[in-house]
Amino acid sequence: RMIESGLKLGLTRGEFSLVFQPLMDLDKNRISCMEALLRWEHSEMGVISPGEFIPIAEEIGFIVPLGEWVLTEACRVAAGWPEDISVAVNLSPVQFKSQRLLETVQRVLRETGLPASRLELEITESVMISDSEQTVEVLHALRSLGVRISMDDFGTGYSSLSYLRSFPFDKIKIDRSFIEDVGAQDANMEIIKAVIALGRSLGMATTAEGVETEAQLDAVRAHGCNEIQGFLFSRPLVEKDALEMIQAMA
Ligand code: G
Ligand code: G
Ligand code: MN
Ligand code: NA
Repeated sequence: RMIESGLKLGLTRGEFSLVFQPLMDLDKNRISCMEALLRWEHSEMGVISPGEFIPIAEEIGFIVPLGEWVLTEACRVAAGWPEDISVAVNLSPVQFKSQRLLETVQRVLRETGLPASRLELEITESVMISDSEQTVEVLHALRSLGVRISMDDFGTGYSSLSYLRSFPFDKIKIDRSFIEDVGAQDANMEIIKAVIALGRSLGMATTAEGVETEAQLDAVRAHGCNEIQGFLFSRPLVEKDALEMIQAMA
């Protein structure tokens, strides 16, 4: 497959880049974190979406070096931001299986000078499924470094609630499919309310993903959601624009 052979070459040729999407703290009314999102512009095929190339990179194990590049680049960029702004990095289940994740995170933090407290690692429910005992051990070890752990796309996997029991996440990111139809579907609002309440009682912050309208913002805010992320506030931004936005909001 063309994508497969293109991945390695793409990394050496500098075809990958990161964009950053703000997470807004609703109490403080300012940016708390920026989520790093990977982009690939192939020399011939043009822009290829992560939804297409990440599954292939996972399949062939290339997500390990690619994920290390993402982590390094995200931490390097974030080290230049004000101290109260964190960076969030998405991790694939395959990176958890690779054994060297913990060492890699330690090394990258040391090399970039980013304090561990300013790094959030986002994992999905599929990470918890893969090999939960070993995964939970690695998560605890990462947490002891001072890194924070978020459960991404919450509510889309199979038995979300049991994962909240196996590991004390710092943050729950409510999947945008629940936010999308707020207003149109009452059940979604009830689920969002319940997840926010659950997060609060377990000591986990909640982020509403995919907030695109004022009505959605008002709804999640009214129920005590801590953060929002979505096109209403900002699309993912290139490094320079992300810094400008941070400075404009400070
Ligand atoms: O940014 P976008 O909506 O195109 O992302 C599509 C999917 O790819 C999302 O599920 C997102 O979490 C994932 N993704 C984006 N960047 C990364 C990355 O650096 N690593 C991993 N593992 N997934 C990513
Ligand atoms: O799976 P994860 O939550 O990491 O995916 C993040 C992806 O969600 C990013 O690729 C980003 O482009 C996308 N995204 C962020 N905000 C919005 C939004 O408001 N609406 C939609 N449709 N997608 C969004
Ligand atoms: Mn994410
Ligand atoms: Na998500």
